[in-house]
Amino acid sequence: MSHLPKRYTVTAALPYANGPVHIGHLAGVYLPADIYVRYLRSAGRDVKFICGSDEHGVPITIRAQKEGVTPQQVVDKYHALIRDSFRDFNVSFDVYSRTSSPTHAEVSSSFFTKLNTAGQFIEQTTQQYFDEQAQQFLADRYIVGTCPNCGNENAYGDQCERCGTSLSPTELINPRSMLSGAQPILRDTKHWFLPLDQYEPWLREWIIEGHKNDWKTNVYGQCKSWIDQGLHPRAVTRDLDWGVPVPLAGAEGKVLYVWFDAPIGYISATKEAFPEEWELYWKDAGSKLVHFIGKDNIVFHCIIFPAMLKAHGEFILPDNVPANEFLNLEGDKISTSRNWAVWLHEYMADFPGQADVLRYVLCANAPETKDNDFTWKDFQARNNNELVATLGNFVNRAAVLTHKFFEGKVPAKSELHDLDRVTLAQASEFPAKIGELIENYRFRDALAEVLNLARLGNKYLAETQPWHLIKTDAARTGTVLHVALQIAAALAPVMEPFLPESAQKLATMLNLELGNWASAGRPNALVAGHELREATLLFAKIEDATVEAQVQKLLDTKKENQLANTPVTPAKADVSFDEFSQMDLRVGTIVAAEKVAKTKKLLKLTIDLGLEQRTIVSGIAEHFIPEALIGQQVQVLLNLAPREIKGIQSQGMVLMAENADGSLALMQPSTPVRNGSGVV
Ligand code: B3M
Ligand code: ZN
Repeated sequence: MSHLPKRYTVTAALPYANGPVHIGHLAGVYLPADIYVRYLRSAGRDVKFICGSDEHGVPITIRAQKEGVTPQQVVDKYHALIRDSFRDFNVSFDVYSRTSSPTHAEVSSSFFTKLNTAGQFIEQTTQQYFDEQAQQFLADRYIVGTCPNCGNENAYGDQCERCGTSLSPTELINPRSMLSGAQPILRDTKHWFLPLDQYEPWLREWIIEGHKNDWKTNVYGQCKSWIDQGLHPRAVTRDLDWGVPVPLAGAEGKVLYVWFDAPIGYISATKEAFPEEWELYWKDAGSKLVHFIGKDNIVFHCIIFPAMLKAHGEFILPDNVPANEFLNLEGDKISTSRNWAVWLHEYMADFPGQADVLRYVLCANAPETKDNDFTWKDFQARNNNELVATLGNFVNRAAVLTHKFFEGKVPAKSELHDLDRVTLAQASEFPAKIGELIENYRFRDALAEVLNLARLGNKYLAETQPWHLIKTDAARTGTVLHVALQIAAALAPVMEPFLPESAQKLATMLNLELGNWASAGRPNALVAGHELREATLLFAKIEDATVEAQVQKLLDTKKENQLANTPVTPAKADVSFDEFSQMDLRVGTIVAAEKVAKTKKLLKLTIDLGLEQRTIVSGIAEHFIPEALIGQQVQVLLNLAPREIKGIQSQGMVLMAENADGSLALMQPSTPVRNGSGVV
């Protein structure tokens, strides 16, 4: 076993403490990391699982501005919420720290100082937008202006969200500060840069040559394309009043760039929790460092942070960075700002005690190699067909039949048949297979094998039919249940990384310690006469109404978003009373309405105005059934200059009110009035 690492340092991306965590976070990062770590622990390896909240940077200050509170209040609130969500989903960190901790300030500033003293930075003065009213330099996200590409008037300094173009603030037309609304001016500012270009040859060798075969193709591909495009010096400091201050005289008002300090947060969290041994996990060549992240963090973990570690010189480099792709929700990109997400704390409130179900579904459908979609239908189907009908059903039948026929005691086995021997031999192969898949970061496949072990058990019961057998052969029935119970016992430890609560329930039901990986699959975990505890259900069926309620919640969100996004019509310039009184506004009754042939939108209306009838063509066919309009009173602008529309002379305009969702309503007097009455 000498090829095994001496110990493992496993990190999961530090979530920004600017919002709660959702299923995308869990599926992409924290769940695979937790499965990996739980497996390693079960296999007796030495491992530390490190995480914490990322509490610096513009994402935090923007949120604070939006919520009208201080950055400290933002991080305090979300740090607690995120920490509790991870606890509720049994993500088993050895430490969950935060980058606002004093240890982190010390570790990250001395990291910076060491690189600076060793001449690893270049200092450069550049021009940057400054808000004179707020007396502050502006981060890219704090500048809005017109996109030079598509004309969107609210493009950000780093990106236009309408056309997707990535921008730099100086490309914006008519830039304005989001702090004061003022037009910012360009001012000189000095920053420290990590000359990434100098690391290019080394990165080429380390990643492109060295990790061709062991890094996931999505990760390797992104790295290669970054390196091939050429690397440039990256600023590691920012003009901002929130973060770790740059530890140099003359650098007042400057902080470490959040992507400089955050990954160092892994190191400070380890040091904080394990002040005696932390260095072994970060500096000893026998330690294997693995970063679990989402795909948007690849360049920071595979290129920039390793270059920082290399520049520092004392630290090990990541052995692997198993980044996942993204999880979508019901066919749409998960989005915090659009509230398009399943929030972990809300799931927990709606499905108490069912953390494992979500863990199961998210792992079975994890976006390991491509983006995937979470749907509530699939959630329900996987729970009902896989957890309830396959896994739970097998375990339950083995336990219940033992209670029914053998007073809850593991029956003795008599002579084994071939089927028993083959089944036990097959069962004993699962732990190694599952372990190997987990070590290769193939968590979906590993979980599928756990289910296959339960399927093996179900198949065995279907072939032996102990519920019939008991009528003719009690001894043989005993052997069958003996074998089935060994399979159930083998399931508990291999389920544990994925479904920790259910694995514990199963172990309790079998009256066993939840064994380690080495004990899994051993054929005689349960000896004859061993007493089982009460049989309980591991999983419960999820009804249609339950998932329909969740889908409705999402539909409501969609509606709210549509309403919120419909711009309120801006106020128009003043008109004089004279101008207003030039409009001939009257009430009339629609006496005929028909669709204009070969058009989708047009209705031809005949309106009785008392002294005369007028024909008006109106673009409302998608909103009203013609017959339903007949007899309705409406307001009409009579003296709109007549125009010909589709060969029909239209003599005026019917007034409508437009709802935020685009639907139309007639403008009617509150009580019927004589046709032709003036609107005054
Ligand atoms: N907070 C980005 C993110 O949450 C960032 C990760 C830091 S890991 C050192 O996606
Ligand atoms: Zn644009």
